[in-house]
Amino acid sequence: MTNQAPGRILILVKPDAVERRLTGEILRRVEAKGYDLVALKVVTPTPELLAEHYAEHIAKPFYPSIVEYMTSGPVVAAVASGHRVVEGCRSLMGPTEPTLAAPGTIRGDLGRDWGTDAMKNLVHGSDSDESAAREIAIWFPELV
Ligand code: IDP
Ligand code: MG
Repeated sequence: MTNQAPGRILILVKPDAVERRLTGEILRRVEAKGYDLVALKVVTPTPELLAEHYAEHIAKPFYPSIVEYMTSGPVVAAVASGHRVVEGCRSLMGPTEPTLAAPGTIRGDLGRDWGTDAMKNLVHGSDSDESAAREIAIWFPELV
């Protein structure tokens, strides 16, 4: 039997979560599920970095509010590793809207609608292996 190489995911603990002192709680859940943290840093993103990261959203009406949200303070960027880590972490995080995310998920347990233009939902996780490779190169160029 051959072992496949483990996958990787980019995780961002977003500024609302850092401000609420939830970094440890969020990364604890990733570790408790069994994934390895293989890189970690604190960074306040620039609009230029976000334009790369959120390239798929640039034309959307809520894009300026995302930039305002994501540049409002430091984020904790992490790379986690493990078999099917993208699926596993997206499942841990729950769907985009925190109001509707199921209890048991990070967004469902810890998030809510604060009436802001940008949807504050605590955490980002790459949505595919291809997105993960692209996003890890943006946030951790030293790893590539
Ligand atoms: P995801 O983070 O669950 O992958 P995406 O659709 O990739 O969700 O959206 C990226 C981020 O943009 C979301 O996490 C959220 O913070 C914000 N966002 C998404 N849709 C909306 C919206 O309709 N209004 C305001 N902000 C949004
Ligand atoms: Mg996304």
